[in-house]
Amino acid sequence: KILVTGALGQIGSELVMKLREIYGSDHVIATDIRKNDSTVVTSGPFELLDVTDGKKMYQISKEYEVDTIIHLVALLSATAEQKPLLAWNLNMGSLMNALEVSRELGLQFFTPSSIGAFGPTTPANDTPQDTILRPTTMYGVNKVSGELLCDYYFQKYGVDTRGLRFPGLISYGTEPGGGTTDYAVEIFYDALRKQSYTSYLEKGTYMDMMYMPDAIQAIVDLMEADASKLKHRNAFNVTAMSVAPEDFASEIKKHIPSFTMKYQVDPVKQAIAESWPNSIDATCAREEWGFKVEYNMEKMTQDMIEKLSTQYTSLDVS
Ligand code: VAH
Repeated sequence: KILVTGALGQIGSELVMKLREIYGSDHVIATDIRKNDSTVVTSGPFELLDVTDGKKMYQISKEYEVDTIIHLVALLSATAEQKPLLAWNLNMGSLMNALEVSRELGLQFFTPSSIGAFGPTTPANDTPQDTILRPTTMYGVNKVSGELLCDYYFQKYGVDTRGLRFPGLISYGTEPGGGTTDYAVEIFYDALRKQSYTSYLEKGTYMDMMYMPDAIQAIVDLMEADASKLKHRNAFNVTAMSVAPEDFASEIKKHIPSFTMKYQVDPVKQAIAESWPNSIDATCAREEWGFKVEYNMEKMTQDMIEKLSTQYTSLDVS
């Protein structure tokens, strides 16, 4: 059985449904600090859990006899830059709680890292798996610390910890949540609502991105991988595409010819984006556990517009 924290978030809301499809609804216990009426809550076990309460996390894990924790709670990069102290306390406090519960109960463990773990001194193109990690954001400091902590719990206590350095994730299930890469989600919502988008990142700002179905599959594949084949654990570089804002605009225009793109740079988010790589190398993930992607820019745009336009009937989408 799998306990998921942050189950109502961008990754959680899709991961829980996929895990319930694979392993059965009763085998996936969704938790979050609040409740809503989404299928995450109604289609299987749901518990209210504030992840800063390690005791409660332990009790729920024990009561449901879970064997795996997937810890998804985090304040993302832009929010963390506005509230660095809160970000440290929440991101690292909750991670430590989840690792301690995993150690005490002998659980398998997953938490995402991010391209945010890289910094301005990291090689920016085809960023290697093993390289310099000196991020200049609180979020990045949290992600590097998290990677080190997860490797420590593996080496010192034998906890089967595994992680993925996610690029920007694009999905239609939840509204964007305070990430620097979230322009890539907002643009689709605005394209359908207003046929235009004002990008807070300038043209030519390249970052790695991935469609959510590929991210979810990568978590499942990594967690099911043969441990003896893993030379790395926390955390694997994974990516689907290296793109800039104008690439989304031109792809969206193929579906919504009237779409227009404007640019109004947010200096804080621009600085964060520029401190991250343009493109990363996912060779280790492919070689050690068979990482692969199904969605490129064209296929992702097609699916995003199709799925979102069912929510916005007022649009003539070709
Ligand atoms: C963010 N979407 O922008 C997250 C992610 C790679 C970026 O960590 O903060």
